[in-house]
Amino acid sequence: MRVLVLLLSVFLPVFLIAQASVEDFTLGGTARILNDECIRLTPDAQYASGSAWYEKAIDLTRPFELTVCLVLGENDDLGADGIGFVFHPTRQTGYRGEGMGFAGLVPSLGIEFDTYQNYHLADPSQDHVAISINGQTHHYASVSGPNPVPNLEDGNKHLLWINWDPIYQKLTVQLDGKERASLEADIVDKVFQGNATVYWGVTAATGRKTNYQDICIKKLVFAEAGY
Ligand SMILES: [Ca+2]
Ligand SMILES: [Ca+2]
Repeated sequence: MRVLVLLLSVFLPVFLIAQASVEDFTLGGTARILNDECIRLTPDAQYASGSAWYEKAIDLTRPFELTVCLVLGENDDLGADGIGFVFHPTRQTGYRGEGMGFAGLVPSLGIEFDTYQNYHLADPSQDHVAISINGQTHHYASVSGPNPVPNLEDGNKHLLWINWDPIYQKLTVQLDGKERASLEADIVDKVFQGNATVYWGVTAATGRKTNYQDICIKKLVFAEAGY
């Protein structure tokens, strides 16, 4: 029996299914725990920025699935800047403001939920979703999107599902039940130079225009790196 357990522990990947635990994040900047489920990344104030990095590294050779809700505030015309999901070998936050905390971060993969139009980054006028590599927030360099979505700054929770399938090498981003961005690529080799161990974090910023911006954790399924 002991041999069997040992064999199982060697051959079965260690998957963690984590329920809402805001305590498992390292907070930076203006980020604060709101309640058992939600972290407020920025208050509705000018030039704020906050980050929440999940404390455990994930292994990109195995599947992962994140189910969270985003709240992007209530200021539509006067709202900014949005929320970014970042994958990076360390828990380091990039340039804030219009960069939403992941601009300039190398190597990285970022998924943006952008609520403010920056003309010089080729942002569309609508709120939009895009995937960028190495913190290149200009949309000429986006590897998916920018894909316009209905107004996100309505104060409501928007259900977000991010899924990585390492067999088909496909990253899928669904927002409010619809696919809004995707990337089919060998992310480990092409983005992270063969390093499959990365951290993920969520970052947000405001500028002259503002919004409170929250993330609420629903379900995380992933293989912890190092097993
Ligand atoms: Ca923007
Ligand atoms: Ca909007």
